[in-house]
Amino acid sequence: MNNLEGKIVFITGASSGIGKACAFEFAKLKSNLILAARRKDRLNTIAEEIINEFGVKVQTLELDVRNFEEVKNKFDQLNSEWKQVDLLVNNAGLAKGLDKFYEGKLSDWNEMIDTNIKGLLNVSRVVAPQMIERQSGHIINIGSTAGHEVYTYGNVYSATKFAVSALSQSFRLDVLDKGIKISSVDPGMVYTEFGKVRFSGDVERADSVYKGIAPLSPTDVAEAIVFCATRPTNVNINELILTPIQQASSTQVYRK
Ligand code: NDP
Ligand code: 8X3
Repeated sequence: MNNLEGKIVFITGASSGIGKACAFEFAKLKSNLILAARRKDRLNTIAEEIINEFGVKVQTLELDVRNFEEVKNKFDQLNSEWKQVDLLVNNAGLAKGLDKFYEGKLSDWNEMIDTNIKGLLNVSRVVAPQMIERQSGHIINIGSTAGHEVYTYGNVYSATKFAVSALSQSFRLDVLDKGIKISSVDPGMVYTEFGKVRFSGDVERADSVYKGIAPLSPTDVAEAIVFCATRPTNVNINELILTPIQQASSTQVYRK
């Protein structure tokens, strides 16, 4: 699927950061978009901008990926043309808090596990069957360097991203005979609203994480996702890890 013109690309977490950047990058390739997130007002603004600039078709879905029934009902309500999703970008996700496990908040754990693991499963379970039927499609899961290596206080967030890595590998086995691609794109530090969400709106604390480094931009990551999505039919990128040049691993960062 190296030509994405007219293809349907479903992006979760499209109201901000990496997901929003993906919406613009795929619109540049003339894909039609399903943009999902909880903040519908933001999705509508993004959709309007994209339609005006690129002339592609855009559907917005107000969706909490944690709620399977909601995901299923909203998807079922799409007309049949929109249900033929060619590419699913499972991007919706978050970190909440940064604590030792014995001091962690249960509500933070539940939110991360329910969004990053169960949310990804919920959306995939609903979208994948039509790909299986058509023997065509691509699912790109957004993992993290935190899914390859833990860091201090990262416990549950890291566990969810290790789970995303396990799911990407498992999905690949499950669809091996179905002509469907499964990729994982795993970034290091990206400047988005991620830190603001993790620290419950404390922007100063969020920004301190990036002090002295030039982080990845959401567009840097979106371009890597587009790379995976535009390989020749016989090529699957299993896993793509990208970091800022000043980040060697989850724990090794060079700050100027
Ligand atoms: P942002 O906070 O900027 O974006 C997160 C997106 O996820 C938003 O659009 C948000 O939309 C959506 N989202 C969160 N919870 C839900 C939910 N329950 N249902 C539907 N949508 C939801 O962060 P990023 O762009 O950085 O994060 C995108 C992905 O990238 C995440 O999976 C994150 O773990 C991963 N990642 C981020 C890195 C970084 O350093 N920033 C590095 C590595 C991976 P809304 O609130 O409107 O629902
Ligand atoms: C986000 C990157 O290092 O903040 O997945 O966990 S990190």
